[in-house]
Amino acid sequence: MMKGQIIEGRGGLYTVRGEDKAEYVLRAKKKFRRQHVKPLVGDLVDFTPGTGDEHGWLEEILPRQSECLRPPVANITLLALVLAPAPAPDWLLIDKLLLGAKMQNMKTVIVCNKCDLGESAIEEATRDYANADVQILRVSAHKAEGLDALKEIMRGETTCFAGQSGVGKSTLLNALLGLSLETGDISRIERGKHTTRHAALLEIDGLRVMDTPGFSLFEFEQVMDPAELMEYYPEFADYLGECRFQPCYHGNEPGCAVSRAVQEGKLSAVRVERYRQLLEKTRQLWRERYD
Ligand SMILES: Nc1nc2c(ncn2[C@@H]2O[C@H](COP(=O)(O)OP(=O)(O)OP(=O)(O)O)[C@@H](O)[C@H]2O)c(=O)[nH]1
Ligand SMILES: [Mg+2]
Ligand SMILES: [Zn+2]
Repeated sequence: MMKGQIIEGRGGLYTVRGEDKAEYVLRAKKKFRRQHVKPLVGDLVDFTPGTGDEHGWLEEILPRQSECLRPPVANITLLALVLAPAPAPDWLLIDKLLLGAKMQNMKTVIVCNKCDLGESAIEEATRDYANADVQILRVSAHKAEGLDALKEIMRGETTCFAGQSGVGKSTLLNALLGLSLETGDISRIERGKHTTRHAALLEIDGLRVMDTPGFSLFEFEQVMDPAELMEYYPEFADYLGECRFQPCYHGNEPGCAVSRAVQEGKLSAVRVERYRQLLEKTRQLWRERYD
């Protein structure tokens, strides 16, 4: 038996990179189906290599450090949230991804790509995430700016690039790793065509990276106690216990210290507004949890 990591999975066949760095094509044992366990790209596994033309067998999946269902990938440790001046950032998507990453104990970094096209995206990010405990990088895949700083953050991590279609995730990977992944032009993307179609785990020069299509469609649908949501907002920590009502959800309660901080310009109004949208959503899912 050998140890390895699933780097691709398609049509019931899994490609695993073994500890010897060679790649093996495997089938999953029947027991996984019986146990309703689906092997995921990123899974650390025990396997038996095949002999000759025979496929080998995936025998065991080791405990996952993190697990995403959409896209289906495991063991990401760093989520790089990519945005750009164009297409215009979907900040609610960024906040949902930040939240999802924190819930899975992933580290996060906001990567403002295409800085050769303008500063609007990085200016907004710097303003709205100043107290959100997330690093913000200014990069240009085309001009090869900021790539070394990004590589430094990625060392030792299994990184996934998430963000809307067209922000330049694949272009960034190509620039970082010296690859030639398929990239698309904006006009094609505007017709709703996604260029990256399936998840793959790449490893080059010690950088481990997941290229996945699905994070652009990330939907937050975690059922959790609405009181927990604020714990994922580091910027609220300063106001703990200062609201008139206890507990305060920082929704629209009178005498809320978070609302006061927004009025005083100490917290970003739009970030708090989006928090309140997610709070509403969380409350709704919580109410419906037994339906
Ligand atoms: N000006 C500029 N354009 C860039 C930069 N990075 C990527 N692009 C362009 O943006 C477009 C989309 O890039 P992709 O890498 O395909 O975007 P993606 O995020 O992988 O998109 P999906 O795979 O559809 O999710 C391409 O035309 C790239 O050439 C950059 O730093 N500056
Ligand atoms: Mg892509
Ligand atoms: Zn409050």
